[in-house]
Amino acid sequence: MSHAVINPATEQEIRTVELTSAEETDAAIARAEAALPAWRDVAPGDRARLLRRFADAVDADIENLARLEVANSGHTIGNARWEAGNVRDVLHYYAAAPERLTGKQIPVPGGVNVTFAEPLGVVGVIVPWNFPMPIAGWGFAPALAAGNTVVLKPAELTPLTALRLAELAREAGIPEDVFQVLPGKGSVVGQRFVEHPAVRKVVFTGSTEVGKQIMAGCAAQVKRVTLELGGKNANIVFADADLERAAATAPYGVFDNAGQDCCARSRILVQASVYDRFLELLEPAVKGVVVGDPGQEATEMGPLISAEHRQRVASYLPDDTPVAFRGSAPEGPGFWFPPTVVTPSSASDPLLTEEVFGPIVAVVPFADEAEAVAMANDTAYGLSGSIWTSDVGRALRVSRGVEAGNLSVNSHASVRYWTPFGGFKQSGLGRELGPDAVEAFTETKNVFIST
Ligand code: TAP
Repeated sequence: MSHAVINPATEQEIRTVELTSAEETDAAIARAEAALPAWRDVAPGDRARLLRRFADAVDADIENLARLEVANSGHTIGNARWEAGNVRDVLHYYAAAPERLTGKQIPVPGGVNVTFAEPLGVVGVIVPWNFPMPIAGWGFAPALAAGNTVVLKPAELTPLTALRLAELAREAGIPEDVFQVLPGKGSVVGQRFVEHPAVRKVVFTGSTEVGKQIMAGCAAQVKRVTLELGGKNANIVFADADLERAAATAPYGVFDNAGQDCCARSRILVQASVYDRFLELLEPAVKGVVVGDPGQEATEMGPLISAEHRQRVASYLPDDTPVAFRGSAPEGPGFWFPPTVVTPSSASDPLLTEEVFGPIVAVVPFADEAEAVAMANDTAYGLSGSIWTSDVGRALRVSRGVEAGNLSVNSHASVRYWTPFGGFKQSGLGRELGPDAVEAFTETKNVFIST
């Protein structure tokens, strides 16, 4: 069966992609299983060299990968270049791992105890449509470094860059069955990753709803699982903050990637004494966001991914919703939605509790530090957040109080590949990136040798 891949900025078909069936998925998993012993036994230095070559191949192809992502996902060209560069950097970073996967020697009477960091086996990586390249790399790079083989399913809507990455891996000398990309439906290919006993771990990034199903499915086989799920993140602005900077950067914190970002700061909590002033400063910043052709260098926000998703985002703004102000968006073809600011009056408003995954931000006042922390935590999620203040003590107190995996003080950046990334509560399970991620792709084997 083939699937038409659509450019969300033009609504034109880019090309068709063959969807992998359940039988083809099983065959790919069998090939990955057969390829495991040879890949596991590649000398660590040689595995490291292959990953570096893969990184170099990505580097040489950055502009092409970025243009593919602009066309397939509507990402701005600036973001798409960063995303391709992130895959290169993550590959380089984990290329340092194979030679450092050492075990321990533990003193025991009557012999020697040694541990080995063994690969898990076949790892299934399931990727969402919002960041097709980086999220793929965060899964496959440490998995391959630890000696696992990988089957990867991109989102049905956005398979093109993952398919290109598979070609680049082969060009770099990584054996075809060691890293396979299988475009297809979650309910078919993703489901087989969960059910197939030869897949020893599933790395899933996507919605909390599907994540819960994946976890339940994996539980049936005690299969390892890493989950990176949704977020309803707070951007907390205290009265002692640099208000101009906080307001000027707030649109970037939520409207980047058209709000289709698990880390989007979709709630702005502002101390009541500066609430009106903050809104005054925010308005020109929001109206100034350049929305349009994502291939143009000056564009700051592209379209939403699909007509269906735009409808879902729009459903959060019934006709009677008071909108404080909004930016602009092109007319005509493309799944456009303008950056929108709302000021809900009830704490139970879905715009304050649900992940919209689009360019809508809710701005609400708080009285003091304790209330800010309580409001930030009043959600089932716990992925990221920002704290704007000039008081270092407050920055640390609030950072410790907010239940979220990735916080930024006087900044909105959440991702640095050499630092850990992941969520509290229903935002996920486990951590990706950073120095410890490789361990999540190994089993510790303990061997006693009697003397
Ligand atoms: P989902 O609908 O959950 O889909 C994610 C991936 O899972 C897709 O590849 C999808 O395939 C597949 N899938 C769907 N049903 C499945 C099933 N029953 N078994 C196995 N796989 C299945 O999410 P989405 O709409 O693509 O992405 C948006 C969500 O991802 C948001 O909630 C966002 O917060 C979250 N997200 C989280 C993070 C991190 S790092 N925490 C990063 C990015 C996104 P299809 O393509 O066929 O649907």
